[in-house]
Order: sequence, then structure tokens, then C-alpha cells
Amino acid sequence: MVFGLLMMKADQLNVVLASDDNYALWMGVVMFSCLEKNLSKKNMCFYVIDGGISKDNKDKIEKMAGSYQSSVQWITPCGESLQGLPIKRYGIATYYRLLLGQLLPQHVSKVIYLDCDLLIADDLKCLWEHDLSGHVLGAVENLGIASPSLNLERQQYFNAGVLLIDMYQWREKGTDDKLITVMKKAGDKYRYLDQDALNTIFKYSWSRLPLRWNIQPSFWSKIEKSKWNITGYKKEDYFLALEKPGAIHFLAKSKPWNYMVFHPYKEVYKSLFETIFPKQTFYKDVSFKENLKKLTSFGKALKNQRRIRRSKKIFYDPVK
Ligand SMILES: [Mn+2]
Repeated sequence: MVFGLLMMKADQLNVVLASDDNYALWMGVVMFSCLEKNLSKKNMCFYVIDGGISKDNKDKIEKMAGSYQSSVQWITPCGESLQGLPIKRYGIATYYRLLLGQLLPQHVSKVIYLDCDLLIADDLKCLWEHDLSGHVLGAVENLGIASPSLNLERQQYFNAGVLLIDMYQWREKGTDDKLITVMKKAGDKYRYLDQDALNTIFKYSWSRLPLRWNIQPSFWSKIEKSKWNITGYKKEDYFLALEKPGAIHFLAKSKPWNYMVFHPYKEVYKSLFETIFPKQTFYKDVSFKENLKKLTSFGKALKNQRRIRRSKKIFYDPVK
């Protein structure tokens, strides 16, 4: 019996996500792509920190996960410790990843944290088994710029959209409290809020994950301009990511559900969404007036179309 329990745990892969109702279905896409790519048949367990997801959306997500014999555990956060923190454009749910120590069940010793604006394109097992070499956390460098709020070299600043976390160490080091303390101390100073807080606490002490596990929008321009040398990754890392993408991150303004956004994976994302939630409308901003404002980004859009043609090797076939 005990042996059986141990076996079950060893084979379990924990994913943690956080969302409010606005992002619930986008989160559903992340979960669906995790399950579709779970070729190693790991027992995938989702912990969702629930920032007010409606019953209707929860049902949709549970139904989808259930069809893969996977379970979802909803965790209701108590917002007390977050009171008084600046929200900016992100919403309170962005802070939940700072409270993982107190929110996740104590027996959870390792997790993969995923943002809700991702598309998983490979088996998470490869990420799960990455050796953190004693570090609390693993992440991919932020390919854009380092946050102007921190005095940190660009190669040392990580993006917090995909994290591999040793929860045992996280708790032991009192990470929740440390993060909230620096966050409160910084007040309005942090441009990227919780990502800046994480970078402050884990400064020079994070493990660098392979680039393919967090492919950010500026990845494509770095490839085109051969500008990998300004980042901490090598040319080989970029080409491996192109060949074998792990997670596509639609960060900042590159959200695929915005009409005037062009991204090499936009169509793939859209077709996945329509497969999972056939009755839902995909675009959030189809009004003419709204899009007129965005016409200025049209040059950028054409450039991205060229990128799509060039990176023919990038594909994601949900049917396979
Ligand atoms: Mn994100």
C-alpha cells in the first residue's frame, strides 16, 4: 500500500496555474496543450489558484481535463497578505505565484508554474526532469530587456512565465514572506511587479532552463538578426527551440486573441481554442473602432507574416 502510494507520487507531475474569470478559458488552452503533449503518460495534476472563476468556466475546464483522466484542484486564495500591493495592468492573480508556499498543499514538493498565455508544444516531462542543481527555481532569461526597476544585467533577468520550483526549499527559506516584503517595500517602483520581486529574491541564484521552454515574442527577431549573443543563450539553443519548441509564450501585447496581433503561432492557437471550446468566440476586440487604433502596427504585422513563412519548421499539430 505504502509502496503503491510512493509509486503514484513518483509518477505525478504537478502543474500550478493562477487565473481570474477573464483568463479562465485561455488557461484551459494551456492545460489542454499540456495534456495533449503528455506522451510519457505522466499522472498530471493541476493546481489552479482561483481568482474568481465562474462555475460555468470551471465545469468546462474540468470536463476537458476529465477526458484525459486528469484532475484539477481549485485553491481559493486568501487575499489578506496581498492587500495594498499595486495592481497596474496585470490584475491581482499575478501575485498568487508569490504565495505558493502557503497555497499549495504541504505534500507538494515540486511544481511547474505556468502563465495563462502559453501554448505547450512538447512533453512537460523533459522540463520536469531538468536538474535544478540545488537551486530553488529554474527559469528562462527574459529575452526583451531587463526590468528598468532593478539594477541587473540583462542576461541575469529571468521571465517568470514558466518556472520549475523546488517547493521544499521554497518553503524552508520562507520565500512567500520574503517576496511579499520586497514587493511592499518597492511600492510602485517595480515595473514588472511580481516578476521583479522574484528576480530580486533569486538574484544570481536561479537555474537557467533551456530556451525552448519559454519562447518569447522577441525570440524571432533575435533569430533573424542573429542577435543571440546579447542574450545568455547560444545559437544552438535558439535553433533547438525553433526545431523543438517546448512552450510558446504570448507575453505582453502579443496575445493571440487580439485581432490585430500577428504571431507565428496565432493560427495554431486559435484552432486549438476552437477545438476545445467550439461555442466560444475567440476574438476579444473585433470592433472596427478598436482595431482602427491598432492599424499603426500593420507594418509589424506584415513582418510577422514573413516570419511565419520563414519558420516553416515551426508547427504544432493538435491532432497528432
Ligand atoms: Mn505571460
